[in-house]
Amino acid sequence: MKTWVKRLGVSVLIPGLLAAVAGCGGGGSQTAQSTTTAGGIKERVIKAGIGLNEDHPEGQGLKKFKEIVEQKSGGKLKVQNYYAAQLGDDQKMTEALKGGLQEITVPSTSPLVGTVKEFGIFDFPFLFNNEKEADAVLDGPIGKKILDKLPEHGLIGLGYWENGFRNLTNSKHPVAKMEDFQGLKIRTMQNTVHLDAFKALGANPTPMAFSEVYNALESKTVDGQENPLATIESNKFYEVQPYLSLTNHVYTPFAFLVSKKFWDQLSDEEKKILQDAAVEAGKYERQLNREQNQKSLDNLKAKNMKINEVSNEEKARIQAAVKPVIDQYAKKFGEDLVKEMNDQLKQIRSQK
Ligand code: TK8
Repeated sequence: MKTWVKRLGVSVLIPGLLAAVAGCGGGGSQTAQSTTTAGGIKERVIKAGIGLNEDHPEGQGLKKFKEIVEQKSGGKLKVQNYYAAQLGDDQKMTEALKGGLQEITVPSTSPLVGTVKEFGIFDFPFLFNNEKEADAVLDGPIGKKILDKLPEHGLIGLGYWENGFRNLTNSKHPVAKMEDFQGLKIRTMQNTVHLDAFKALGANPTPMAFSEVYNALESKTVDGQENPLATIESNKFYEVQPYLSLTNHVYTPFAFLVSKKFWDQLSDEEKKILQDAAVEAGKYERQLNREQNQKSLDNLKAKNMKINEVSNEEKARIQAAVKPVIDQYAKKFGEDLVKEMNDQLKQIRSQK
């Protein structure tokens, strides 16, 4: 009860949210009173929250999702979008979904490892060579197998969107070779694979929720952080981070999550509308995100970030240094699952 009150306490700052809570929270009165209409679609208010800004491809994807759902449901299913961690960070929103206090969120899979540890296989550094490989694994049997573990934790996974390949920024010096990681205080996501990988490189990593990152960088509590270029631009990290190294060291998926408590109240027709919209908006989001990469790189240059590449030779050294971390976690997450994924990747690579 205490946490519920606390959550609500934070949430009431947002205009219109109380109405949404009344309409939707834990079998609220509006849901109970609404009558089934032709086609089995009820009037519902769906709160969807993400950690990134509205201008980020993920924000645009969520807008697309709202449009599709409202159009296909004839306006009966109303989606209220909250951006920029207005409803909390990834982990907090995921907990709100489990409790039925929020209907949808689209977090990075990395901080979900406390719920379904197998998501951690996607956190292996240098796992995917390009987005095509990521799509094949995420949209294939491996990705599905992991989403299928969500319902026992009060969550439904409707698919993967893209956060993308991550790059390192910092306020100290260019990071072009392995030794440059030494002693750097780097904010990581709340994920032990990331934490241990940066430790293996000699860095000094600190896990932190995303919405705290800008202030931590500005106050120099940490020296650096790593995220895809679109986020470095959208969250204005360039204002407090002079150096950008194109490390592309890991790919992060987003998982499109729905509260199971909410999902279980839906008719098949309503479920189909949400499922189809999540996939369609996800395709749009991935496309936008990929187009944004080059634009953001140009924009970050224009913002005077000092940008450097990392040679293949150095990447190979970095890869070798983090290999023991990957091997250790492969055991933890399931060697069969990891082998299945690596086999699929080998097959994709041999087709070229
Ligand atoms: C946004 C996060 C974020 C992620 C991170 O909710 O925490 O660094 O990359 O963008 O999911």
